[in-house]
Amino acid sequence: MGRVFVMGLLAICLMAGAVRAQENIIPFPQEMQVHAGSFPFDQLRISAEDNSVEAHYLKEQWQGIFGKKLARGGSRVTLKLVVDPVEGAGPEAYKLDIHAGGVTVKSSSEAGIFYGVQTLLQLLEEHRKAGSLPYLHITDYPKFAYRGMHLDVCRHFFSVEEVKRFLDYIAAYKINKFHWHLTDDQGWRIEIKSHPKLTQVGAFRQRKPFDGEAHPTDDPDVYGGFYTQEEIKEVVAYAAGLHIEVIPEIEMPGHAQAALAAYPALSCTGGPFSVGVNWGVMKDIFCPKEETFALLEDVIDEVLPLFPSAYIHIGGDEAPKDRWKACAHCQALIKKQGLKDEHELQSYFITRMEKYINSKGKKIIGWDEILEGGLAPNATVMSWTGIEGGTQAAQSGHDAIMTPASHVYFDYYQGNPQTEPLAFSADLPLEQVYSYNPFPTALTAQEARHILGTQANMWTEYMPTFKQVEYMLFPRLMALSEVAWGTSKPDAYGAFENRVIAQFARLDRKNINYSSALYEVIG
Ligand code: TNX
Repeated sequence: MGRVFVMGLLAICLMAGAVRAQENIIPFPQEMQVHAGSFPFDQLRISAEDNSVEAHYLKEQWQGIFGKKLARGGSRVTLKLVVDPVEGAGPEAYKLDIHAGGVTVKSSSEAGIFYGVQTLLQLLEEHRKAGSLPYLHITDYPKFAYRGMHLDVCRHFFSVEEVKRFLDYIAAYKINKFHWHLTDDQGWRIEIKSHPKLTQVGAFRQRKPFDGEAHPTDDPDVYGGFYTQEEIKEVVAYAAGLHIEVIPEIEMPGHAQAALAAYPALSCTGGPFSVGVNWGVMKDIFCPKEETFALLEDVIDEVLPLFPSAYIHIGGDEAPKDRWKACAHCQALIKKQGLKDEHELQSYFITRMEKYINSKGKKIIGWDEILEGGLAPNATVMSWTGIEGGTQAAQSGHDAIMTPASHVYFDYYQGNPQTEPLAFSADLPLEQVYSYNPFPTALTAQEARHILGTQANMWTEYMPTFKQVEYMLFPRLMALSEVAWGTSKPDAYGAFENRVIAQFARLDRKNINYSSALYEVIG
């Protein structure tokens, strides 16, 4: 009797293991039960009455997978808005059922329906050859409300079409925030009508051999580009259709050389400057003068209405204080404001901008250096140099987003630098991303509520083409996705890697470039 029980238990365990390995879903759902039986694809139909954005998306993706239309009529695929299908799990939760009657996705929000559809699409691709979907029940919801992906379009510029493709990719893995890094030393990429030189001058730089042929301007010696406000709106609307919120970043006071090339009077020295062609940290930054604040407020006035997000990111990182130290105006301002030093002057700068932005009903996010010299009262900290910034922010009652370079910097090598394409000189293999736990262990449960989530950053110094961006994104996006969704199991990395490999067929079908460096040992 006992032996039968043990054998039974063993069989159940083996089955459970087999089931998890069988369904190569990323991010893996919170709960899933697979039952006997399956539903044939050719009997799937979508109701002709369902004109929702999500139904449209499903039909379009279906066509991409099978090369033919998803049949209409009947309703063997039902996408249904219901009240609280997963009690207490929040609006992004969904239930996916595959049963004798067909497929049902239920959620209290369109976003949840969309995530259910994403899971369904992965199952469809996975079982394509079999031609039928296993009966199963999924109850799913994210752990983190903020699941972000960043893209730097300054070091290299990417077209509207490429940015949209980037959004498609991240949406497929249930990422819901897009941090769009729009200004930096090497390019100002957003049209500002009241200050046209920001793009006329700031969006273009001397072309270097490494910049390649992508996005040629009329002049072979010039590299650059920018988005008109109409194009920005188009991207924001496209993202909304994928349930992605776009958070723009306008950098200050550092990483401002492109803006200073356009308006040198906003520097401490008066310039002249040219738009940056080298990577790194530049000494010339915005000078805290009245005319600088006036221009930045004009910029904010034009930027905020383009983005429905509650947030704007205002940078704050890597702002050397050399020029402020040598500037009579800055020293006088430090005295006048009763500040201790240039770090406190930076805090004055950020706090002043925060006040302006708050008065327009929006909130700021800043890189962790905004903690130096005192944190602006309502700021959210994006912790990149490590986890200390985010920890400190949460402990002092501020929200934080965790983006530590050690775990989520996708510009770092993912495999052997000897054989990988040129990248930033640090390592970040897939397993390291997968091992990340966004909750700093030093926090109490109360403080941990301030950790909104996590985000990976894509700095593009060494990515002159969009194909290279894809390569650096995949497959690490999959690890980020599962970490942010909250179902990663670092101890079961091998099983995750198998699911990743299974997804390569999907990337191949979409002609997406990716790294298979996970097969190698980093040297
Ligand atoms: C630091 S992360 C930067 C970026 C660089 C990146 C390269 C951050 C806030 N600033 O300007 O592109 O390192 O990894």
